[in-house]
Amino acid sequence: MWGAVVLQGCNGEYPQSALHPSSDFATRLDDLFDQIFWWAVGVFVVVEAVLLYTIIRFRAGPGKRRPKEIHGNVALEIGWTLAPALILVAIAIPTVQTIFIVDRPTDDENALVIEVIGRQWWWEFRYPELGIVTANEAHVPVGRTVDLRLRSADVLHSFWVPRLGGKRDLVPGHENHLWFRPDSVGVFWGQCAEYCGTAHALMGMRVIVDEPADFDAWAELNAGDAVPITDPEARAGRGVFMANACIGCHVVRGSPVVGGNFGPDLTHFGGRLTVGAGILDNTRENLIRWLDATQHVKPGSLMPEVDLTDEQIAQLAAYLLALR
Ligand code: HEC
Ligand SMILES: [Cu+2]
Repeated sequence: MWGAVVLQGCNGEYPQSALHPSSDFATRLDDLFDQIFWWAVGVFVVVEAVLLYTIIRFRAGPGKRRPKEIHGNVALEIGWTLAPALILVAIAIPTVQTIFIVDRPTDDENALVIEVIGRQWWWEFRYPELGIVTANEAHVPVGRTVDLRLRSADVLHSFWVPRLGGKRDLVPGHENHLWFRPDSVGVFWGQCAEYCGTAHALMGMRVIVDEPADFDAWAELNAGDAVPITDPEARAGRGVFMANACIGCHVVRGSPVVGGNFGPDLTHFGGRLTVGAGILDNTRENLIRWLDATQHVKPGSLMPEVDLTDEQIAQLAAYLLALR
């Protein structure tokens, strides 16, 4: 908690600080950190005090006497062996307890299940009970346990949203679990925490904790097909999207053409905050940059640069933003 107090003023600057927990899981880790920190402070103070005392009291110089030898002093030997051992035990007990608590599956029957699939280099989120498929941004309601089922489509990744909990690996061919109950509304930043190839450092995500009513509205909208497109530029963009490779890799539910799912589901992309797995704000300019120079914006990305005119790119941006 002390960490939260010290860093209260810097939240905006450090959106991925584990010292400002916003869930039960993250709070447990932060409490543990605090305990260990204060043990370390205690050790530091004692060691420095003895050191300073010794330096001043036994300073060398003419007429100064040498300190008494303590070699072979049994009481001292036992003391300074036992003290660190006891401190380590005091640290180990809460640490192991915390590991057991955060490792076991949740027993909350009302938990919201989300399947998280790590992909080079973005995140897919599926809500099996709600019929939602989205990417890079997961919405969850405040105060309700979230039960994540973690998988990988390719290599090892690691799910990490520091303010909501600890890291957990996504392992090909194996399902891992992670659960937490968010306690405050907000946008929480996350990042892949296991090196997974070229664009690993650009594999970000957001977990958006909503008021329950806002979550329900989001869920209802996102479970449905794409909204009707009325704006003429956006309609032209839809034509470009369907006629070019885009639809081969991206699903837009409700389209006449069935999309491929190699890339993120874009059905409600216009309502997302970011582009390219959390690396750019979702604005018209950034979308144009993304489509115009994908490999420059995110080197190594598995989205190729499609050859398009500036006009087509502008139309595509209008279309993507209209997919609310
Ligand atoms: C070969 C498959 C492929 C094609 C073709 C393709 N994309 Fe992508 N697209 C991807 C992949 C993979 C990603 C994820 C990239 C990443 O974040 O690393 C992506 C990401 C995106 C994103 C960002 C999504 C997000 O949530 O961050 C948008 C927008 C997008 N593509 C639009 C398009 C458009 C428009 C076209 C057609 C001009 C297109 N894509 C063609 C594979 C493809
Ligand atoms: Cu990674």
